[in-house]
Parts: sequence; C-alpha cells; structure tokens
Amino acid sequence: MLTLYGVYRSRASRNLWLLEETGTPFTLVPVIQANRLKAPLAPDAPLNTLSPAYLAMNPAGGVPFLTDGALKLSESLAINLHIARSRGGALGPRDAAEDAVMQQWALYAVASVEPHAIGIMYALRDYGAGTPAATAAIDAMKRNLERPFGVLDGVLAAGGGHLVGGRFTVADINMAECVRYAQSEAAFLAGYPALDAWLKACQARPAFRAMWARRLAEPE
Ligand SMILES: N[C@@H](CCC(=O)N[C@@H](CS)C(=O)NCC(=O)O)C(=O)O
Repeated sequence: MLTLYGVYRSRASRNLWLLEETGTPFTLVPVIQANRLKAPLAPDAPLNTLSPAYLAMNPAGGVPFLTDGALKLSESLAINLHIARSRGGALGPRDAAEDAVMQQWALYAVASVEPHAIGIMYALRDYGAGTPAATAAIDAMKRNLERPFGVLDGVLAAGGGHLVGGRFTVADINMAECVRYAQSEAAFLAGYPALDAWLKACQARPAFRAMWARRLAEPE
C-alpha cells in the first residue's frame, strides 16, 4: 500500500496527478510546508516539514515523501518514476531503454527547467506582478529557459506531442509539472508552439483537472 505525505499545494501535486491517472489506491497523510505556518514547532502545530516526527521518517524534510511497504522515497520525480514502474501500465517504461529516457527527462526537468521556471513564480510572489524587480528577475529566468524550452519544443514537435514512446507517460507529467511554474508568461511560452500545445493538452486531461480541483479546494 502506498502512503504519500504532503499536500495538494506542493510538489506532491505531480504524484497526486499520476496516482489519479493510474487509479492507484493510496493514503494521503497531510504534511504542510513549515514556512506556511507561523509556529511550526508549537505543540499544536499540524504535521509539517519541521516536525520532529516527520524528520525522523524523512530526513530530507520537504514534501512529498512516499512509503511503499518497506521502501521510503523522497524527491517527487523519483517517487513518480517508482509509481510509474510499479503501477503505471502504459504510463511507465516498457523496457530498460524507455526507463533510461524517462530518467533523463526527470533529471533534465529538475536541473534545467524547474529552478528557472519556479524562479518566475517566486519573483511574482516576492516582488509583485509588474514591479521593476519582478520584471528584471523574470527576464533573467526567461533567458535561462530559452535553451531548455527550445530543446523541449523540438523534441515534442518530432515526437508527436509526447516525450517518450509516442504516448502520454510519466515523463510528460514530470516535465509538465516543472514547466507549469512558467505558465504566467503566456506570450513567452507561445514562442515555443509545440511545448505550449503539449502543456495545454497535458493539463486538459481529466486526471490533471481532478487533481487541480482538489488543489484549489485546499486552503492557501
Ligand atoms: N526536490 C524536492 C523538493 C521538495 C520541496 O522543497 N518541497 C517543498 C514544497 S513544494 C517543501 O517541502 N518546502 C518546505 C520545506 O522544505 O520545509 C522534490 O522534488 O521533492
């Protein structure tokens, strides 16, 4: 049985999306980010990423975290690759070669896309939309994204709108969840037509929409 620790308003969203896609039964244990609480170490604080009980289980401290029997996993994209391999059906790898390419895209997502894309979200949150500081930070992030977005645009155009195997897989979920952070920059994304169309198609899937509705229903 899978137990996922986290909340919808966190990187657990990518796991919750895949679990929804695959109809996999799981238990969700709410663990909130400590930085969203005024007093995360107060005795009555909800379980959070600084709670000693949580850190005892997951020394990495962030969410999500997964247990599958004796297996304990942190890192959202590694969690998704495990779920896809063990329960993903066609969303998982069909052979070792696909498995390798799915790992490649997960690492590319987390190393070359996520830091810059999430930087856009943080700039908007920290400086406010339209402020000179936000505009400067977002412009810098967009410059960093030009190369990976160009790469993805070419691969998606050549691959029939999917990253691996000509079909929707965990590789698309992992990448889409990292590209999503840049989505406020609609005109920038539109400059990469295959990437833009792919992201919209990923997010039009019933499983994404179900996950997203639950995320929006969660307190901010
Ligand atoms: N690379 C990790 C990042 C985990 C992470 O930083 N999660 C955030 C929430 S999206 C978090 O828990 N932040 C609060 C904390 O680390 O205390 C992953 O992909 O799982």
